[in-house]
This record gives sequence, structure tokens and C-alpha cells, in this order.
Amino acid sequence: MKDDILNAIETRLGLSRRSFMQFCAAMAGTMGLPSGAEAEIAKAIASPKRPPVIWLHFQECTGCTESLLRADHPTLDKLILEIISLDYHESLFAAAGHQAEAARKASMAANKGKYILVVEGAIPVKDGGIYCKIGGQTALDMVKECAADAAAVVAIGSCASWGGMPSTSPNPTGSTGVNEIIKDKPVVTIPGCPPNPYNLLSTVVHFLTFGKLPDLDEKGRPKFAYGRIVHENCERRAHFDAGRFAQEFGDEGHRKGFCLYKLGCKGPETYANCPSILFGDVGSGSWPVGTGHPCIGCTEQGIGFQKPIHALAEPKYVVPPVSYPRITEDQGQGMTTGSAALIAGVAGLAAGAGLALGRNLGKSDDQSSGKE
Ligand code: FSX
Ligand code: SF4
Ligand code: F3S
Repeated sequence: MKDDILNAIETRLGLSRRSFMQFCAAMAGTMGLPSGAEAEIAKAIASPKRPPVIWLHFQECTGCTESLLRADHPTLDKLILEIISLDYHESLFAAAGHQAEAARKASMAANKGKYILVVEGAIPVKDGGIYCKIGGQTALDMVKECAADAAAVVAIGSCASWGGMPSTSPNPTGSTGVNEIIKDKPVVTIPGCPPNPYNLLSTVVHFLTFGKLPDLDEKGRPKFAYGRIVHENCERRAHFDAGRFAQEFGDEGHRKGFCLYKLGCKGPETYANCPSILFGDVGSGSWPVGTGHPCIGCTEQGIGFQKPIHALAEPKYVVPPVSYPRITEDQGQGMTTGSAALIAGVAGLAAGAGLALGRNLGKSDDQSSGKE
């Protein structure tokens, strides 16, 4: 890149050239773009043009915004002030009441067809949407009004994507996601409770760089982030394949970092890139399974906040083996199922084979809990 552009970036973002190019490379990597794309991304971010963003809050806990505020390189405040123009955001606004609503309306009028609408939180539709109002307007009306002239609509978090926590059964307010309401334009969904901030940053940067949204799946999720199940990239996967499971919290298997499938891990039925990009910039292990808790499927409609946390997952396409081989077999000791059957066959003692098989299965369970 030209020196003058990099100099301008250093001044504007307060980032060294090296950190800036590292950030661009990280964004390109998150989106799975080919090498060289980081230069395109750098050029787009360097442009002084900043897309206006209107950010709405409905039924939620503000965890989406909080997790974004904890993002680093560059921090959200730099992103807000220098890469996008955040024209309306209830948690970060200094303005309040009528002033804030006037700023939203003014930005929408001045940037008709050009602004990005970000929605955080579910929208209650029962009883005409009366269960969530801002400035006297229902969330239902506000999202329709703001989406009408938006260039792109992004539903951030599981609440805005498909109802999330507020839609948990019996869903008394009829909470639902943005794409159930806005049907005339694509809605990008970035589920997660909270979602990984890099998936939003990457989506915005993709829009800035290429002038279009990234490839989406049938639920509106960017394929670069939700194309694989958690289980595929989990650091405990080798334990799953070898049949080594934690049986309960705090047991030996749990302390040894064995697979959490039997504690209800929903990684085998949940699409998300958590194990690949982690959270909070604090290094390896900084994601639910890395800290020893099963994935609860927070990104996945029908799993997170719907299935009991410790109920067993139904693996999408990874079926746990029915029996598990030992990693090493002790020479000349014990009896394998095969040899037991052979001996039993020779001696005509079918019942003996059944007994040996039972013992072996019991032993295998002990191994899986780390009680060997
Ligand atoms: Fe909270 Fe966001 Fe969860 Fe929902 O994240 S972290 S309840 S997805 O809308 O604020
Ligand atoms: Fe990881 Fe969970 Fe899969 Fe086990 S079941 S390998 S802990 S994602
Ligand atoms: Fe959520 Fe599971 Fe990732 S609980 S944060 S989808 S590991």
C-alpha cells in the first residue's frame, strides 16, 4: 500500500502500520478470503467514506453491544468513530429522549437507501407488539420503518436472528427474529448469545470492501462464520473420537479435558466458528468448551434456550462410535471381546462370552470417565 495512505491510517486510527495490516489480515482470514484480500480491505477502511449505521435495541440484555465493546484490534470506539458513522445507538448515545429519536429520523432522511440497519434484540409481535416500545413506538413498527430505506439489514445476536432467549417457551410476548418481519430484503443474521464480535466486524468490512454482503446460508448467516459445526473444530474432538468423556462436572475426565458430549455439549448440532476464532482476545481456550462448559448451542435456532442444557445432542452428521477401542492394548493381559467369544465358542459356553462382553463394556465406561 502507498505510504501516504498508511500514514493517514496511522493518524486516523491511532494504529501502527503493522497492527493495521494484522487487523486486515485477521478480517480476511475470518472471512476465508484468498491471500491478497487484506490489501483490498485495507484500501476500503482507509477510505474516508463512512457508512451510516442505525443500531436498534429491543428485547435483549445488551450483551451483543457489550461483547463488541470488549473487542480489540482495533477497539470498537475506533471502529465506530473512524470506520462507520454510528448515527443512533441507545446504549452509547449521549442524547436521550426526543433528541435521540430526532437524530435517528434525521440520519434516515439524509442517508435514504445508504445506511446499515443493525438490530439487537427480539421483536415481540403478540397483541400488536405492545410488549416493547421505544419513544412510544412499538419495536414492530420501528423495525419496519427503519428497514424500509436501509441498504442492508443485520440482525445481531440470537434474539434478533430468531427470537433467542426472549422466545423461550412459552414465549408469552411472541418474540421473533427480524427476518420473520422484514421479507422484502435480505437480513443478515449473526446469531450467538452473545455473538462473536468478529463475525459482525467481518460482515461490515466485507460490505465496505466489496460493496455487497458476504455469501449467506438459507437462514441468512454468513457462510464464512456458520458453515461448520462447532464439533468439527473443537480441541476436544480427539477425546470424542477415542471415547473419552467427562461423566460429570469435576470428575477426573472433566479435569483432564475430556469431551463434554455426555454433559450435554451441543457442539455436534450447532453451526458456529467459536473454536476457530475464540472470544475476547485473551488467547487459547477462551470459548465455552475451552473453559470446561458444554456448548449450549446458543447460535442455533431450536437448540439454544429450547433444548435442556444437559440433554444429549443429536449429532448432525458425526455419529459417536458404538464401542471404543483402547488406544494401546496391554500385551498378554485381559480378554478382548473377540477372544472371549472364541474361547466361549470352543468351550460351548455362550453365557461366558456374554459375561466377558458385559465386563468389557463396564471397563470401557470406566475408561471414558477417566477412572482407569
Ligand atoms: Fe443479550 Fe444481545 Fe443474548 Fe440477545 O446478545 S447476549 S440476550 S443474543 O440480543 O444482548
Ligand atoms: Fe467438543 Fe462438544 Fe464435540 Fe466434545 S461434543 S468434541 S466437547 S464440540
Ligand atoms: Fe454458543 Fe456454543 Fe459457541 S454455546 S458461544 S455456540 S460454543
